[in-house]
Amino acid sequence: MSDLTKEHIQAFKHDGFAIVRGFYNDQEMAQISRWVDEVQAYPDAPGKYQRYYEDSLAEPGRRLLNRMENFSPYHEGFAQLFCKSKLEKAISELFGEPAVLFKEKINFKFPGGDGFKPHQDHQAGWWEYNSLCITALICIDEANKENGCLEIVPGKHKIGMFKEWAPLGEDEMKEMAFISCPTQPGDMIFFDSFTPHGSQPNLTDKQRRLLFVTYNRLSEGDARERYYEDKRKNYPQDCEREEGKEYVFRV
Ligand SMILES: O=C(O)CCC(=O)C(=O)O
Repeated sequence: MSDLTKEHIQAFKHDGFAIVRGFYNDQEMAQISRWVDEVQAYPDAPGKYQRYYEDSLAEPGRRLLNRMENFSPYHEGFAQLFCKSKLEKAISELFGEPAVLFKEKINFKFPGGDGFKPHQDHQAGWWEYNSLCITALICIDEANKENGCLEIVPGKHKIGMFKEWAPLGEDEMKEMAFISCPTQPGDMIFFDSFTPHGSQPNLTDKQRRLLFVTYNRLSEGDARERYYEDKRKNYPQDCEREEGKEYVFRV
């Protein structure tokens, strides 16, 4: 048994997501938040973890760190938090079978950081690696409507995948009602990789960091290394890019 209640599991099955308030207590959160500060301060490094930047919406010409991925092999604390942990146990309970870590990322959303167009995570080529993922969003900094918290559509996770490699179109969203999910540090949102979601830009003066930890069923194999190898080739982090070549974020 995990820390989830019957109501959480029921909500996850019914809506495609479940919000668990205070999954991590203040002490645990203080440590996780310190670890986020640590990896945030890592230098750009080709061939290791992956750091992506964006143009600031607030200050033209300024580049902002917007995402960091694949850092748990370079941070013992995160490696222990993600594997053989109460988090992995909760995800396994939602799958109804053992889970394996697929990927992790921190979305930093600094002031002036952009939002995310509505999409299903599986649209980002994940079908090459498994048929379903569950992601745990761990709230690091308070997230609200003003700084771009998660917005999600309940009950649409069973209708399959929309277009590959494209965010949702206006027509596809006609019947969808997005709800805002403000979160406090320590709160968790578990969501299915077919659940439509997105978020608005951060136009406040404080950063809004959310950690996303994604798992698939162990019975579908451990595809993490292959996924990150492919990503390094197809959408390399900024410090591995060829000069003059254009790289476009799709989903
Ligand atoms: O960080 C956010 O605001 C949403 C992130 C998201 O939807 C994603 O990375 O797929």
